[in-house]
Amino acid sequence: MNHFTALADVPDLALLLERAAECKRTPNAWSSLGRGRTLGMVFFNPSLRTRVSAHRAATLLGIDVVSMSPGSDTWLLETRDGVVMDGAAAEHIREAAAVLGRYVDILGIRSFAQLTNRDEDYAETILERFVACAGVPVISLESATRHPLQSLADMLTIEHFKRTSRPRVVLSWAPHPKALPQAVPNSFAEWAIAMGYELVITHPPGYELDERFTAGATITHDQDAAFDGADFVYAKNWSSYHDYGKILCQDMRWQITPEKMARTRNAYFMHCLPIRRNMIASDAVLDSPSSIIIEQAANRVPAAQAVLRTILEAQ
Ligand code: AN0
Ligand code: CP
Repeated sequence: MNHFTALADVPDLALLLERAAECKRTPNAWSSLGRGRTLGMVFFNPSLRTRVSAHRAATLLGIDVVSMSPGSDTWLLETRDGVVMDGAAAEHIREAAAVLGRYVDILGIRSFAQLTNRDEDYAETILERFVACAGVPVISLESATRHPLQSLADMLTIEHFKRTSRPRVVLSWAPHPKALPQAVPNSFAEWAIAMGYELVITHPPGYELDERFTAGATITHDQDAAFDGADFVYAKNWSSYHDYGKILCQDMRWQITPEKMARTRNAYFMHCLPIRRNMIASDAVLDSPSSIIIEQAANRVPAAQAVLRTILEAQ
C-alpha cells in the first residue's frame, strides 16, 4: 500500500484489519520500524481524534511528527490554478506540497468539503494535488468525500463487539444545526458493504447519498423499521448530496433516543465524534452501557498504526 485515501487503496481489507487488531494487542512491537522517518500532517480543518491518534500511532512506530494548519501556523494556501495571487493566500498548494514532500516521508491531509460546489468537492482537488505534487505516500485524515481512517477504526470496533457473523448495521441520519459533509457516511457505507455486513441506511427524504458508496445497502425513510433487529446503530448527520450541501430537515424526531434503541436487538450505539449531545443522540443513549463511542475513538490509534505500518513495510 502506497497511499491511503480510499478503500480502493487497500489491497487486502481483511489483512489490514488483522494488522489493526495486532497493533491493538501489542502496540509496542514495531517501535523502531519508523526510526528516522517523519510524518507531516496538514490540517485545513480542526481535529481532536485524528490529530492525536495519528500522532500517537506514529510515536508508537518511532516516527517523528510535524503538524500544521495552513493559514494559522503556515501560509494560507491558494488551491486554484492559473489565478493571480493578489489575495489572502501567500503560497500555492503546488509549491507547498512539493516542498513538504522533500521534508517528510508520509503526508497526512485533512481537507473537508466546502459544500458549495459538488463537482469540485467530489473531484478531491486538494487531496489529489498533494498526491500529485508531494512524491511521498499520502494518508487522508478526512477529505471532502471520505474518512477512511475513521472507517477502519469503525470496522475494527464492529468486529470486536459483533455477536453474529453478519450483523445488521444501521447507519442513521440524525439532526444537527450545521451543514456537515458526507465524508463519514460515504466511507462508512463503502467499508461496511465491503465487510459483508447487512447495511441499512435510514434518513429523511432528500438525504440519499451518492450511490457509488451505498450500492448494496438497504435504504429506507422509515427509521423505526430500520432499527428493528439492529445489532449496531451508527448515527451521523450529513447535508444533502443531491441538493448539494443543503439542510433539508432538522426534525428532532430523528434524534437517537432510548425508545428507538429499544426496538433494536440490544444494539451498540456508535458515532465518529465530535457529537452534539441532545441533537444527534440524547444523553441517556450516550451515557448508556450500549454506547461504545469511547472504545470506537480509542480504536483510531491501532487503525492509524496499522496504516502507517503497512505503508512503511511497503517502502
Ligand atoms: C466533521 C464531519 O461531519 O465530517 C468531522 C467528523 C469526524 N464533523 C464536524 O464538522 C462537526
Ligand atoms: N472522528 C474524527 O475524525 O474526529 P476529529 O474531527 O476530532 O479528528
